[in-house]
Amino acid sequence: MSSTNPLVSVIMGSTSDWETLRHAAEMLEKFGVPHERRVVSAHRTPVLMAEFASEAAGRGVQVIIAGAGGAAHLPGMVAAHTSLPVLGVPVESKVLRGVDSLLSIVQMPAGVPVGTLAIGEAGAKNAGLLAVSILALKDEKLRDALDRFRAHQTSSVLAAQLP
Ligand code: RP5
Repeated sequence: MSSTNPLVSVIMGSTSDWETLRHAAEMLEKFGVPHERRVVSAHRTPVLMAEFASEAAGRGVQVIIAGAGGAAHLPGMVAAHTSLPVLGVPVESKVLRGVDSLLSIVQMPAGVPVGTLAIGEAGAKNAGLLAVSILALKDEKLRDALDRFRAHQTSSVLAAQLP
């Protein structure tokens, strides 16, 4: 599902990041949030990255979820070009298990924030949920859906049986 009028843009540095970022996209899908998915690389397509970030707000995008691994400069560089909220997802890298990605994303200088999530799948899912929370500030139906999601999660945990 890729919308022509996306409220959330899910971008990633490489197609190899999709296996992680798909969890953010699936969360948005679950809540029916119009979104797009794109590969935008800070290093391999720097001009596209600057254009994408500068033009996102004008296209109606309200939140950007940006995932990258290794020298994960994408979320920070996108944040440098837009005042939209940018949620950074560190992708688990092969060599350093994503600690490199996490540190590359989280240590932003004061003045240019990136909301940094956990490494990998949990971070991607939570980025999707945070994007929903941000949009829900001005969307009552979405807020109700988020409350139902939380209530269902709580009751599943309470009902869980151990072997
Ligand atoms: C980063 O380099 C990407 O975000 C990806 O996590 C990592 C490796 O990219 P590939 O070599 O798999 O394309 O820019």
